[in-house]
This record gives sequence, structure tokens and C-alpha cells, in this order.
Amino acid sequence: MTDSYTPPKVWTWDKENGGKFASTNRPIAGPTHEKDLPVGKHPFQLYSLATPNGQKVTILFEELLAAGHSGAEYDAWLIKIGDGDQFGSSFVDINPNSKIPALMDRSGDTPVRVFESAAILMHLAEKFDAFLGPKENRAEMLSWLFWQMGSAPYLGGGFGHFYAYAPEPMEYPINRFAMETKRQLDVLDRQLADRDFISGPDYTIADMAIWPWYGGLVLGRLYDAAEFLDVTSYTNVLRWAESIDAREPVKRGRMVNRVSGDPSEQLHERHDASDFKTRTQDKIKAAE
Ligand SMILES: N[C@@H](CCC(=O)N[C@@H](CS)C(=O)NCC(=O)O)C(=O)O
Repeated sequence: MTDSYTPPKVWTWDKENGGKFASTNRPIAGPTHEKDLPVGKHPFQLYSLATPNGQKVTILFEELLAAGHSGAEYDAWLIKIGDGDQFGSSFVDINPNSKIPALMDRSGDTPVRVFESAAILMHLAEKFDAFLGPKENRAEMLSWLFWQMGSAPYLGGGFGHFYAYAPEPMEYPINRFAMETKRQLDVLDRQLADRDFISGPDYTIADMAIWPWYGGLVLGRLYDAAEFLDVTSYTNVLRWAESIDAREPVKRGRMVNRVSGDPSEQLHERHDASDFKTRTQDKIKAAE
């Protein structure tokens, strides 16, 4: 890596370009290998990992079940993106974009694929008519849901990448994306100054989409960047993040497809509500 870089006339793929995800990043789409995906007994088959984008969906599933929507039972299968599972042929059939989360809705006569986390949240919330907030506030709720989809790539792909994953710290991109991340936190902080949840008094899929990213950030769980970004100065975001963090379905949703952290909070796959008590990694290891 040098201080100055002159782009070549035509970009070519340098497989050794470094960074934490260099082994899986590619400039081409499509499958790299043939691989079938397992199918469980429930109406919804989720193929995912407990990154912030993955958590959005497992949190919604757990919230739906806790609210009494028993038709929202789901199997959550683990997709290890570090191992390239997202490039297996059956995964690519569900998500041609090769990213988690990906869902097969098998509740009807014909299975339906859904990819992109906001599409999955909308699909499920509409199906169960839950966590959408009141109809007259739908435009506001959707605005925040899609604010998240447009904004988080600057936090994850921009700030997180250059602050935590790039092969070496680089001042220009870290400055650029720290500035943008702090601006986004301020957007949220102002919005949450006089309402409990992001689009009003109701807890909705917009909160579930924003919380794993921006809630995780102010709770000090993302990129080891809490001090650098002075996250505790966003007091309204912190209050909102803590209130959502205290919800039992959110605690369960965070555990599903988690492969790091405390073993008692890692439920690699979820096939039954009882798995939270019996199938976490601490229990599985103790039984071996
Ligand atoms: N906009 C997508 C983003 C999904 C996404 O970026 N997923 C990441 C994990 S958080 C992934 O699967 N990365 C694997 C890869 O890029 O190869 C969504 O919200 O569903």
C-alpha cells in the first residue's frame, strides 16, 4: 500500500487486495459451487447469520411469535459468509445478490423467495399485519425503514470497513465515514428527542431495522468504536437502544445464527422455541 495511487485505465481483480473479507469479495455474481440448502418443518425457512442485517429478521420472527402469531414459526439455518456459503447454488437461487438474510416463505401453495432485509421485514409484517404502526402513519414508518437501508452501508461498508477491517488505518476514508456516521446518529437523535420509537409511539419494523446497526453502535457492540464516535453523547438514541435491548424477543432474536461471543448467547440454528433453553453452544459443549 502506497500513499499515492493512480488508477489503471481498466480495473482488474487483484485477489490479494487485503482486508478482512478479501477471501470472499469478488467482482462477479453467481454461484461458485453446487450446494443444496436444508429445509425444515416450519412455514418459514431462513438462511442467515447474526450480523446486524441478519438480526433484523430474527428479531421480527421472535416478536411475531411473542405477540401470539404462531404461524410465524421458522427454521433458521446458518450461512457462514466467511466460508462462502452465500455462493452455494441453492442460496443464490434464493438471493441472486449472495447476501444474508434470505428467506423462503413456504406457508402457501407455492414457495416464495424473499431477499433484502427490508423486503423480508415488509413481507412478514404485511402477512401478519403486525409491527407496521397505524395506517395513517405508514409513509413515515416506511421512510425510516428505507432511511436505514440507504444509510447503513455508509456505517457498515464505509465506517466499519475502514475503521475495523481495512488492512491499515487510512485517514481520508475514516474521516469521511466517521463524519457521515455521526451525522446519521444526529439525525436519529433529533428524531428520537420527542418520541419513544423512530416513527412515533409505536414499535415497528423500522425500529427493528435500525436498532441492530445504530442501536448496536451506541451500545458499544459494533467495531469497537464507541469512544471514537463518542456514542454516549447521542442520549436519545441511547435511551431508545436500551429500551429495545431490554425486550425478551430482541434478546432471543440476537442469539439466532450467532457464532461469536458468549457461548450461552449463541444459538447456531433455531428450529424450535425450546432451542433457546437447550441448544445454545454452552449446553451443546457441556453435553459432548
Ligand atoms: N442490503 C442487504 C445487505 C445484506 C448484506 O450486506 N449482508 C452481508 C452480511 S451483513 C453479507 O451477506 N455479506 C456476504 C458477502 O458480501 O459476500 C440487506 O439488507 O439484506
